[in-house]
Amino acid sequence: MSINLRTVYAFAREMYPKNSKETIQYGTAGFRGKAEFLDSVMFRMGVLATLRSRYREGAVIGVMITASHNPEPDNGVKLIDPKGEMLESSWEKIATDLVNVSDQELEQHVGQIIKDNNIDVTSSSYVYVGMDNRYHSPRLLKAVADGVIALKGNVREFGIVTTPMMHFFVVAANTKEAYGKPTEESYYEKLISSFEKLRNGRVENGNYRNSLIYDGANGVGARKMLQFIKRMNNSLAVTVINQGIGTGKINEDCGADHVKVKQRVPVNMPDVEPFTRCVSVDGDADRVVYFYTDDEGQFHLLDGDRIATLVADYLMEQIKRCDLNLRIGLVQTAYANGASTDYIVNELKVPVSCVPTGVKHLHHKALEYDVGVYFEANGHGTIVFSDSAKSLIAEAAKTNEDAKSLLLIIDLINETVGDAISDMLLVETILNHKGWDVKDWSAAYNDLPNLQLKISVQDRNVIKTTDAERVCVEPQGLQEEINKVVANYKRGRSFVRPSGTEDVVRVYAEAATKEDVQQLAYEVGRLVQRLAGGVGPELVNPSNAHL
Ligand code: G16
Repeated sequence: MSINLRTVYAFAREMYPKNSKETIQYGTAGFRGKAEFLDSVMFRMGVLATLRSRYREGAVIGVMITASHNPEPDNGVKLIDPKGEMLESSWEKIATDLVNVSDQELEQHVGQIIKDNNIDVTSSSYVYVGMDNRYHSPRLLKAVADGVIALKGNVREFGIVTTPMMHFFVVAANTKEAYGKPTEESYYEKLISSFEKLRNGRVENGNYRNSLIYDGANGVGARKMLQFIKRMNNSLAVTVINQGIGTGKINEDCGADHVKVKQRVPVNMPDVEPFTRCVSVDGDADRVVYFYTDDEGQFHLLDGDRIATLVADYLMEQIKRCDLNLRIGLVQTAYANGASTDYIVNELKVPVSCVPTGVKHLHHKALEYDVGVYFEANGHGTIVFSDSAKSLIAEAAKTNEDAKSLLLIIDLINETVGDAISDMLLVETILNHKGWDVKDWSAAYNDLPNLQLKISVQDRNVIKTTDAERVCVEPQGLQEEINKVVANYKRGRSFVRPSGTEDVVRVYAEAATKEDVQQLAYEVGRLVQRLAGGVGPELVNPSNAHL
């Protein structure tokens, strides 16, 4: 097979010209931005995925077109490496350079990547592509496919799927089906059969009821949940809201990010009994949070921290019962509620680490344990089991029922990435096992009141952080000012960081009371506006809001 790199340039010039002069950054989870500027990025990511597949000796590489939790006009791309992890960090730089060169430089630049990485361009390559249900996703999917075709690679299109499904397909293909088949049906089958075996016909137990409300964020997670419902034998009664039919826009007033950040129920919530278990996923179904309202109508959130503690507690109990010597560890980010970290350290007594935002960071840290549980507070997370842990559990399962359950848990979770639906089925399994309702689950600890703000600035990159994003090192003096403000609040904590998915600076604050946290977030937000080039209206002081 001969490859003519001129074809890459020809495609780019004729069909996918670069129409943005701004530097495009590789963010927290790939490239993301307004869809109208992404055609050239997508085409080039098709080229990159093909090169990466050849570099990895023909292993399947995945490309998911989605802007996940972002609003409808945005889109983006997530790249999936052969074992289902995010693109290796050294290739993030290659990807960034590739999307930023001019069309005229493209041919020569691709040639250089091939040379630098010693890639055999005549070898086979396989790229899997999937997309969320945004109206511009099919156009962008075609651009990725054309990037693959320009280099004579093999492309397989999966249509509308969740991000975790794409990770599943990639791993299934690369493990020659030991993990499952790279098909939707195989994905449903694997999750549902392990879930139902774990239930073992016991759909209700103690305070646990088997019904819940599921907010699909008007995204692909809604459609796929409807498919799950069709295939489940009434083991779980799920009512799906925000299904993406009619006028509802993806993530608008609904979904995991809305529920977590705004701390309120999604739009279109039916009238339900107090303490009804409700769940929200995001636009591409890779994060999940739970919530409920109490008998006074008060909203309560059970976020990624809660899921992590529930899961870690359950795994410790099971591992102990099986008498296995496995090191379990938990990974969080700076967004983890201080009360959850205290609970993990003082009650669960599990080692806990803090890493920068982004699944890739959490995933890598979690691999250091025999059993690594990682969750971001926003609901993004999973469990990873080391190969030796899996062998020990499999051995024990020959004689021990609890170890058999652990084996089923390994099948139930999507180890490669946070998977909202698989995580939800895991939570349902644990709550059922414990006979818990949401009140029981909430009782472990009380979250410190917390708040997040988005601040628009001229250039979010002026903010630089260190120590897992807990300390701001630039602009100079900002951290000292934050420290002075935080010192005035009981149990106060606050940090600022540039978002890697939206053009904003994020401010996180927590404190002992709701009033305090509002004031603390406001004061830190104002510091960012003053010292980091804020644009747009000045924040309103909450203590003056009533005036
Ligand atoms: C992505 C990442 C997450 C991260 C989130 C927010 O989620 O996969 O790890 O927490 O972005 O990142 P940032 O605060 O940098 O904007 P998703 O669900 O949007 O793909």
